[in-house]
Formats: sequence, structure tokens, C-alpha cells
Amino acid sequence: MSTAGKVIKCKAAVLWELNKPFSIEEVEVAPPKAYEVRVKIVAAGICRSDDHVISGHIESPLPVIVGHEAAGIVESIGEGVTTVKPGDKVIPLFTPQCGKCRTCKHPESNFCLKNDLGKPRGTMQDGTTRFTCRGKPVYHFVGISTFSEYTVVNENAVAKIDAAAPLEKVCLIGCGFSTGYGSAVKIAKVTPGSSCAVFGLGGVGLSVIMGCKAAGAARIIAVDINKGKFAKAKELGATECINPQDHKKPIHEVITEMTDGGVDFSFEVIGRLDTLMSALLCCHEACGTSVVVGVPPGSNTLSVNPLVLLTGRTWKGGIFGGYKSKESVPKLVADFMAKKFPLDPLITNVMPFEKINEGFDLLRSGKSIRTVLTF
Ligand code: CND
Ligand code: ZN
Ligand code: ZN
Repeated sequence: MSTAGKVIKCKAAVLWELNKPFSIEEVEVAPPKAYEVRVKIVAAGICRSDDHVISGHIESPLPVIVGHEAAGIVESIGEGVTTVKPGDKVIPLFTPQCGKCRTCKHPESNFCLKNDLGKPRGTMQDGTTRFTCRGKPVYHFVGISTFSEYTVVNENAVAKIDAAAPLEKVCLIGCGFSTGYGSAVKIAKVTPGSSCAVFGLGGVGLSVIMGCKAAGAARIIAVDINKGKFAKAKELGATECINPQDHKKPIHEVITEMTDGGVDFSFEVIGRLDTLMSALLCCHEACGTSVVVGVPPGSNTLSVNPLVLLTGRTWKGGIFGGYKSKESVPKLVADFMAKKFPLDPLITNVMPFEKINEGFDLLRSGKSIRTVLTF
């Protein structure tokens, strides 16, 4: 029997309070309104940004259903939807692409004004929610809330992908892989023969390394306080791995000495102010570029001596690897299908959705890269 047009009751991981485990609840998912799409989630990865919501490091109204890296199948569509149809394989987009706003019309930028990232309302783009639990509305996360068996997204926040794509792998294209890889090839525009330093070797940082390698970097210095991450970093292209705790000098000085005055490109992929500063200072004072990828706590600010930039450094950042999401995600999936890059090395754990809290424990203990939850 078709579920189109009806409320669907299903399981979702609800975060009722900060710093508490998710509670697996029965939720009601309303049908999609005009220009919206209801998606059956098949696989969802766990990214540190989801954990940042639990810790309060990323602010969100509560209760909320988080999750922003997933793949699924369209269950039903609202009025006026033309770019996807029921049965299509899709990836939800945590940064939408409306195609009409100033950002979407700009050839280089991707932070579409329809996003719910900067000052999150926790709603769909029309200001209302589609989830209810125990009679209460539940908020959305970045417009896609993927830790639910069913979710509703705007049409501009979902991309149709190859019908043959393995959803339990390409879900990583929804955030971790694309964010990291694009930060190297699109935001930094890493050049052949260059030197790079990558701070933080999680799923996103390792994808930065893959991007640096694909762009032809000659040296890729991987930086982490967890030595357990070094073997995977080398497998994916790091030429050297360093642990700041093994050095008496500040790590930016160590890297500056190793690289004749600093690297060409550096990336902060952790989300800390001290490592943001180290990444900035370890790129060459005259010709280096440093990219902010990690999400630091929203309320914190850095104080920077402008002379650090006056000598010629470039400091930039970006969401979702700078990719315009709706047009780029199908191409990234096609590239994966054509074996232009692997995703398997990033997936260390696969478990049923109900074990979501175990998946987050693995991330926090530094034992996993990406855990993929299957529904
Ligand atoms: P994950 O937690 O898996 O990796 C972070 C790595 O940093 C771990 O290997 C840690 O051991 C390491 N680390 C922690 N502290 C330090 C330190 N002081 N010095 C050196 N290394 C350290 O995280 P992830 O890869 O899932 O995400 C990384 C960041 O990227 C995180 O802040 C997340 O919120 C952010 C992000 C950004 C975007 C975007 O669009 N820009 C999208 N998703 C996630
Ligand atoms: Zn837009
Ligand atoms: Zn993410």
C-alpha cells in the first residue's frame, strides 16, 4: 500500500538534551509539502559535526534529529517537484543549491542562502517542522536530519544519483569525503609539486589528504595527536606523519623548519582555535594558503596579528568542500563509480541504526574513522 500523502510512523534517533545519548523513538513524519521530498534513508555516516550538536559546540534548538551524511531512496514527492521521483536513489544535501540566490549565481561560491547552517532555525525552509514525537514537534538539523528511517528535505537539498550506486558507501559523499576532497582541490586549489599540512585525521581530514594527493602535491604532512591514525593517512597519501605531543617546539615551528619556511597549503580539520592558529602559521608567510575546514565552537573568537596576513598569506574556509551541492554530488558519485577515488578506506565500522550511540562512542574514543549506520 502506498504511503504517499500519509503520515509515516518510523524510528528516529532523537536528541532531547545536550550531552545525553540519543533515544531511539517512534516519530511521525508528515508528508512532503510543495517542493519537498520524503526520503527513506538507507545508510548514514557519523560525522563529528553531529557530535558537535550533542556537545553544544554547534548550537541547535532541541529536541532535534541530527545526521547530515546519508543516502536513500525517494518515497514520495510534494507538488511541483520535478528533479526527483519516487524510487530514485538520492543523497540529501546539508548545504542546498537553490540556483537563484546571489551565492548560487556566483560562479565560485556554494553557501546557498537557503541554508540552515549559520544561525539554525531547525526547521524546513518554510519555517515549520515535519517531525513529531510524543506529541511534540522535533527540530530538523541543517534541513536534512538523516538519523531517521524517513526524512523530509527541500527539493533544492537533494540530488539524484546513479541507480547502481552502493548507498552504504556513497553516503560519505553527502559530507565527509566531499568536504575534505573539495577543500583541497576546489577551495585551496592545491598545485602539483606543492607541500601540504593537514591537521586532524578523521574522515574529513583523510579526504583532504586524498584531494592533496590527487592534485599532485609532493609532500603531505599529516598532523594528529592520535598515532593510531597514521597508518591510514600514509595509505591515502601522507608522506610524513607528526604528533605535536612528540615535539617540544610549537608544531607550526616544526613544520616551518621541515619545509623551508612553511607549506604551500595547510588545512585545519579538527575544529579548535589553537590548531587553527598553528595551521595558519605553518603555511609560508609570503605564498602560503591556509584553509579552515573544521567547525570551531560558534561563540569563540581568535585574536590575530594582521602582520601574519600582511606578508602575503591567504586565509580562507569553506563548507562542503566548496562544491555547489545539487550539481556536484551526482558527478562525485559518477567519479566514485568510475573508480577515480575509493571510499572503503574511510569506512571502519558498519552497524545497524539502532546502535547509533555505540557508533558515537567509537568516534569519541578515536577508534573509528567513519561508522556507517544501516537502516
Ligand atoms: P574526527 O573527530 O573524526 O577527526 C578529528 C581528528 O582530529 C581526530 O583524528 C583527532 O584525534 C584529531 N585531533 C583532535 N584534537 C587534536 C589536536 N589538538 N591536535 C591534532 N589533532 C587533533 O572529525 P571529522 O573528520 O568527522 O570532522 C573534522 C572537523 O570537520 C570537525 O570539526 C567537523 O565538525 C568538521 C566538518 C566540517 C564540515 C564543513 O563543511 N566545513 C563538514 N563536516 C564536518
Ligand atoms: Zn541558493
Ligand atoms: Zn560533516
